[in-house]
Amino acid sequence: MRLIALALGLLLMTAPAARAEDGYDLWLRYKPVEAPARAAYAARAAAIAPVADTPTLKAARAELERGLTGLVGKPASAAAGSRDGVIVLKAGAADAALGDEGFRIRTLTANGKTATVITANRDIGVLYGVFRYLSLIQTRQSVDKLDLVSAPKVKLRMLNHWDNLNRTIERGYAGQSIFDWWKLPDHVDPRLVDYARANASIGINGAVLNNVNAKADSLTAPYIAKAAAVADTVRPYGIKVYLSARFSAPIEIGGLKTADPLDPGVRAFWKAKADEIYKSIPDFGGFLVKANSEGQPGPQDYGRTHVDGANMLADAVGPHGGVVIWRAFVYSHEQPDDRAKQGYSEFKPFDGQFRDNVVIQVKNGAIDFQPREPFHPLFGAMPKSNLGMEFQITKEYLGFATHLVYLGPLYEETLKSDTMAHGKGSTVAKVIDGQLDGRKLTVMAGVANIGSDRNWSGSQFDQANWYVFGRLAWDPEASSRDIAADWARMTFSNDPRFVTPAVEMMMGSREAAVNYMTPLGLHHQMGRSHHYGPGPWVSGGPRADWTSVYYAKAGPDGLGFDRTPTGSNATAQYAPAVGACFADLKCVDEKTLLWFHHLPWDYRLKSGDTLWDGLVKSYSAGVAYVDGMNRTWASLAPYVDAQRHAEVADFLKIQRHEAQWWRDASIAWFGSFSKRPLPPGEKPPARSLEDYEAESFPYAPGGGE
Ligand code: GCV
Repeated sequence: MRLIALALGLLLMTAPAARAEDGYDLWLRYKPVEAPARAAYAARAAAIAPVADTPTLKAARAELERGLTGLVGKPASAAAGSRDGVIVLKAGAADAALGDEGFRIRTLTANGKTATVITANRDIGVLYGVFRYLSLIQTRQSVDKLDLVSAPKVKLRMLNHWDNLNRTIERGYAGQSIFDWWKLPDHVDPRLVDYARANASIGINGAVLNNVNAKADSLTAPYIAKAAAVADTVRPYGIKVYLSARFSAPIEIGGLKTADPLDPGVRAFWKAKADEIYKSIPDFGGFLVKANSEGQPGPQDYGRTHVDGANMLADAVGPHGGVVIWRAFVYSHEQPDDRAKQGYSEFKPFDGQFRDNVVIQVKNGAIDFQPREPFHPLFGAMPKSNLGMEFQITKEYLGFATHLVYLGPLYEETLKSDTMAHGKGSTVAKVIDGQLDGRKLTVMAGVANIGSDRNWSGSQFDQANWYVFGRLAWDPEASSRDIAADWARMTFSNDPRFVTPAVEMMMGSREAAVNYMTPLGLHHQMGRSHHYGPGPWVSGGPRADWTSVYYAKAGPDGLGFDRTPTGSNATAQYAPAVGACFADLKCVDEKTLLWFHHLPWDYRLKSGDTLWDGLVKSYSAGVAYVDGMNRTWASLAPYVDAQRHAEVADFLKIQRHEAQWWRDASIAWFGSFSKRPLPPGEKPPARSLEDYEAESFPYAPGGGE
């Protein structure tokens, strides 16, 4: 007996203090607050008042209880005013400052008793308020005298899942899709509730469930029933579902001979389809459409325009309150013009012709989610249309899941860019939130990085990209640094010895990736089609604008794409002052130099270095930063649980190795044109150019169906 007791005792003594963490909880970790702060928080949150019996208020109460239980101890249930420290959740506030989704949190004292009151006009605002309240405790801010109001600045804050019906995810690096179409609708993975909670916690209110490279099947009755089951699950969390619509669906599933948007049969098909969907999903958000781009069908197949196509679908969903989100990511290999110009050329002339319930969704830059792109010229150029932002959260071009790259600075850089559309201060953020042109139907979409990996995003730090996307969609003028700090505190630790270096590391990580992949404005230099690793030599194949050489234009004479008036004149698509600056070597930011200019290898950079020397040094600076991240992370071990620490450390090693590979392969390639020696102190590439070129990666993740 004594032996057993001893063995048990030993076992207990050696058991880890806490369950190993795998990242599943995201930033919604409700770990106990340390004493003595815990007692002070507990006093303010001693009880929760009963709530009205609606699904969203019940979810709000459940979240509050769950959060408080973890953070400060289980709250009691008590009526407001009956004791000190009651939290009251109430919708129906008739508070003009809050709009449909905002909330107010106040500390009120009456008869010596203090209550925290979270109010909103609608239930969903209360849920958002609960998440904010919990985050205050999670980040160790005072909740003693609260008087705060928050309302989203953008109406539709959406995730776009590029998830296929067979659960593969185009450009997904976090495992299979969380939408298990095969088992739906009879089995709904409970994980979808956690997905909805996470989204609601950052204010995301819409999800497009299927890939923009869509199959018509998702619009058939069985798949509508499956989507309805998802919709029912996420609805209490304020999330509407949307579907990507394949433009040729009338032919594929409707038995028609055409998908011509002006054909009465086609119009009738879409109206009937919309009616059918709304019967099962009464709050269906609407359709997202990729048309006449990269081989997808569209109205131009019938000699019609994007306006004809978008408006036809808008007429089908409009009576139900639905929207059509029509992507401006349109370019064609039959079009000889600079690919960067094609979206603008295609859409700008249609300004003012789209229905009120159509949104034109524009990628942040004119090419394709590169590590750095100047803002898309359409922002500010279509004042009479609803213009939405499309960011990529998944890191197709930024090292997949294994490179630590915090995208907050990328998003912020675009949002803060000044379009000058109505003079100084006409930022992209103001276009997106509708301020600039008085638009009401506003959208910010992010291509999701979510999969069924336990850590959701393929890596711990990629969770931060989901988080910052949601926070910036709520407030496009927020600071990505502040958001990184909140995330780091909630996800890992509030210890300043952790937070300060972790945030610093995150904030520089995107610039580092730019440097080791595509410095000084280079773009699209990745491996062919999977976009993994360096591939500056990629040439030939079906279309020029899918090659690297098309973008870098390296030659004995120099490097870069001339988009000034002497070249493709893409700079003319911007407001005159902006375009003139981009075209002027004295004005353009060197971070986008080679995006706009083709320059000789001996061109002098502001640093005094030649272009060649500066290029090499930039690659090396990127690698050095990753070295630094490895060191920083190693030093943060005392503040992070072992499992998550080890995973991040492993990935940083992969990143270090791949950053070096990027540097070496790129220098080997561009050096074959520059024919100049490396600057003093720079090491030559480890292998020969032929070696780098010979590598192939047929099993790189992120492929489509
Ligand atoms: C969904 C890029 C990606 C494609 C993606 C496309 C798009 O070209 O590589 O995978 O397709 O963008 O945004 O439609």
